[in-house]
Amino acid sequence: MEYKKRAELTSNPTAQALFALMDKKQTNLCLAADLTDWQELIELIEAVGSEICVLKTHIDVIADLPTNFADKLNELKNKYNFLIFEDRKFADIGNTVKMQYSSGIYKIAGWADITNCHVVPGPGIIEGLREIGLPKGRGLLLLAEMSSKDNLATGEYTKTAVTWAKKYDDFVIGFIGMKKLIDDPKFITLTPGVQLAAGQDNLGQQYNTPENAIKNGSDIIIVGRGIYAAANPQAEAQKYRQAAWSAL
Ligand code: 5BU
Repeated sequence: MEYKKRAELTSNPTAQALFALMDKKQTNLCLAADLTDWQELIELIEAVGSEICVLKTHIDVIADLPTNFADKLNELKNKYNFLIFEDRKFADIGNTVKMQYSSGIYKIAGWADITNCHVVPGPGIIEGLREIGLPKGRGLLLLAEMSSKDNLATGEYTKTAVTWAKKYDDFVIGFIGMKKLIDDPKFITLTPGVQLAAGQDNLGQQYNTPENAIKNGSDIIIVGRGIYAAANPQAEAQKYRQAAWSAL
């Protein structure tokens, strides 16, 4: 189904914006910008920003984060037209994640269009995050599956995540998953563990190819080292973008 049509199926403004920008920009590539040096991170975004629909951050790994980091990320977001996804993987009770999402040093809800959470604490985690994020029009991804070897997000756990996504579909916009988990086009599936050659790293990360991820029903591929560790990240991002888009 076309992205424009999928945008009409969801009430969540972030999901609508994501479908609209994927349609306009013709890309289903998410960059995992896992650099610890702020200036290098900015240079990476400048090089790759025009190729991606989503910039995924781990804001807490940056060693020299300036106090105005959110303004700078927003400036780049507007310049290159992508959404920002803070891969925070919240995992606590509802009352605690509300504070972690809205407060502290990072104030994630203030700048991240999308964030994600584990479902291990039960639906209270979604309800807590939703209290903060929904009034701001933010979107949440549930970690229904993971890419790493021998992870426990399988079977009934994955199915329960899908059930809760349906229950909170004004705020839950989709999943981190290795494949399509539900036949409902309003939900978006983002897949990490993608490189041009299948394989693994030495800490349990498992890689599938862009073609296989999309053929398994994923919507967006998440690529980190495959792009930022390449000699020419921009050229490499173009390869991933082309591979993922043509597999649709
Ligand atoms: P890589 O360099 O392409 O392996 O980076 C993958 C990114 O996706 C990295 O930021 C991880 O934290 C993130 N990730 C993942 O690899 N696997 C998962 O199941 C989830 C997130 Br959830």
